[in-house]
Amino acid sequence: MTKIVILTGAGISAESGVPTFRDANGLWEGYEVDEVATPRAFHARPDVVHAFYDARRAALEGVEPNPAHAALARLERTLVDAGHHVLVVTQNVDDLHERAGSSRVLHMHGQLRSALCAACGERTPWTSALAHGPKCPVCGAPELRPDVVWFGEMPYEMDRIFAALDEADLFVSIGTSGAVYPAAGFVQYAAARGARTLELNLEPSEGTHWFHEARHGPAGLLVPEWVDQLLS
Ligand code: BJW
Repeated sequence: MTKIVILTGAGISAESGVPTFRDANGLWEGYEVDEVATPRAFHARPDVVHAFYDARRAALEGVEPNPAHAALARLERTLVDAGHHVLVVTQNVDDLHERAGSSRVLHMHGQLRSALCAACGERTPWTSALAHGPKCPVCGAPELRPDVVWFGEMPYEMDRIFAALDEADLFVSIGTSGAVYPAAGFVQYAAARGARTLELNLEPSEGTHWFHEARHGPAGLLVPEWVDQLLS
């Protein structure tokens, strides 16, 4: 039985038209990172932060999974049917892996289509805006925030992620700059526990030297090629 853990970042959704964070014309263009992606920023300027996330949530309506998402879904279908393990750990807050057909996905940085109540802590599926202060359907407090993980907050699902990395035979990182921890440290963690490691990214990431192998180019090309190679 083979166990594969695949980490994805903004680059896998770039060809779907979802902007990345740190490339030219990235999501932070016009915003400083700490203007929108810290709890402190949210408390200081909730209007700016809500507008940023409301716009991204609305933009999800107009995007579709691309061949890289589809290839990972095909990999899961094929290998899981044959008794192997495939887990996608995504830093992305879009739902393009699920829409492509992947079912074993952990969203370590949360999801745009979810709201988190700052009063009661419940998470609620949410597809509309949050800026106008809607009430939490569970406790009634008007304290819903985007259900995303900001700098200084603990990412979701860490126990399950590290348990999967402990067991992985292969760790593949796709479309991430390697600039944000703890995700940026997964390659070293997995390699230290015996996994082979592969990077698929448009350009060398900050951690590219940690990988056993790195292939550089667009995910929409590299990922289907890699999946074809693995399944052949
Ligand atoms: C393509 C492509 C194409 C483009 N095809 N590729 C010093 C050292 C170490 C850590 C820290 C430190 N100081 C502070 C920290 C901790 C901090 C951190 O990492 N800070 C860094 C700035 C150093 N981390 C945290 O605070 C995290 N929490 C934490 O650490 O808790 C404690 C803990 C400890 C130990 C274990 C567990 C927990 C929380 C981090 C939260 C990050 N949140 C964000 C926002 C989420 C909501 C939202 O979406 O708005 O997550 S920030 C942003 O960065 C977002 C992303 O998920 C994340 C990563 O970005 P990603 O995906 O890599 O995108 P880009 O744009 O950077 O890169 C895209 C890549 O794709 C590029 O390389 C392109 O070339 C490539 N590409 N087109 C293939 N077509």
